[in-house]
Amino acid sequence: MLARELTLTDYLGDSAFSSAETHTLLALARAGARIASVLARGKRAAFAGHDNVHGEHVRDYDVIANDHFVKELSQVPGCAGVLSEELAEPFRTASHQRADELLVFLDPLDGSANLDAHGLCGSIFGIAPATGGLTAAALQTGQGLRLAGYFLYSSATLMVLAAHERVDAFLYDPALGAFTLIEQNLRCPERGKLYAVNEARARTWSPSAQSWLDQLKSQSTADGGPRYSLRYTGALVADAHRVLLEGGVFAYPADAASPQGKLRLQYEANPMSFVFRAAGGAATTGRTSPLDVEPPHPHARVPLVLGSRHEVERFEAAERSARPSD
Ligand code: FDP
Repeated sequence: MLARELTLTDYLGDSAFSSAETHTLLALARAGARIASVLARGKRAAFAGHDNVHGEHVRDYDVIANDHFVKELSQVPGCAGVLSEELAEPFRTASHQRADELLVFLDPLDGSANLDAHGLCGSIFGIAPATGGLTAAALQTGQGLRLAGYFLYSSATLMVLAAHERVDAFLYDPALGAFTLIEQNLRCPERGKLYAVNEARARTWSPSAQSWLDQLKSQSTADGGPRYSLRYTGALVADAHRVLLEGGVFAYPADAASPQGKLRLQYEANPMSFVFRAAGGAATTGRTSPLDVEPPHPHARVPLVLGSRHEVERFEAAERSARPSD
């Protein structure tokens, strides 16, 4: 426990964040708090009446969450725009260019299918320079990210922030109307005993990905490693957060339904990979870090495996051994 409660505003004031970064993070936090309050009072999700750019049914809460983020970010002078899962094109929030302008990569409501049953969900963000204009900036690799993190809407509302090669967690206190620092310098364990996958799809993964999973499952404590347990909520934020704290691995490899992978590079895979890298964990597409993938378009998808170094490196080794010519 910390000796005194440090709010997000105090934290940002004390650290080496630019004015544009500080105001962008505070805007994201205001939106995250509003979304948490909407969800806490909410009925089950309903179809919003249209599909998004990925051809998926949009739920009413997806639209509400996107609107809250866009409204808050539109008031930040240093925020040039938003690339959101819910918007086909990058959205320009400011009419003038400044040298320090930022682009926010945003999944406004990750795991929103869970809201059909009041389940777990989150929001994911990455923040990068908007150099060269929004269209070009939306196509930069994840190596351009300066900050990234997520909100988890659960029994409590958390904001996890990766910045300056460390990861800190803030808890929303509705009485205070502020996020307060609760955990500092989170480190992902070197290995763990959780795996989070949609196992029903595993039969349509590549043979190497299947054999990696079989090895995890068949490992016994006699091998010197842990016996693994499956924990999967269907919300990337919730599953990855647990892996970050307890160790293990989240995997959504390519499968028959999603041959390029399911998760979106710019606003799901990259921000989460940035968080795991800062926490000493790892992330891969099976071939490379998602952060090194050149996006063919702003809404591109990738296979994603992230978590403890041990399990992620084993996945990479399995994929490598299936490519003898590499
Ligand atoms: P959702 O479609 O509900 O938004 O973002 C995609 C995502 O959820 C992730 O949060 C989650 O990890 C994954 O899809 C779940 O996919 P499956 O239902 O195919 O397991």
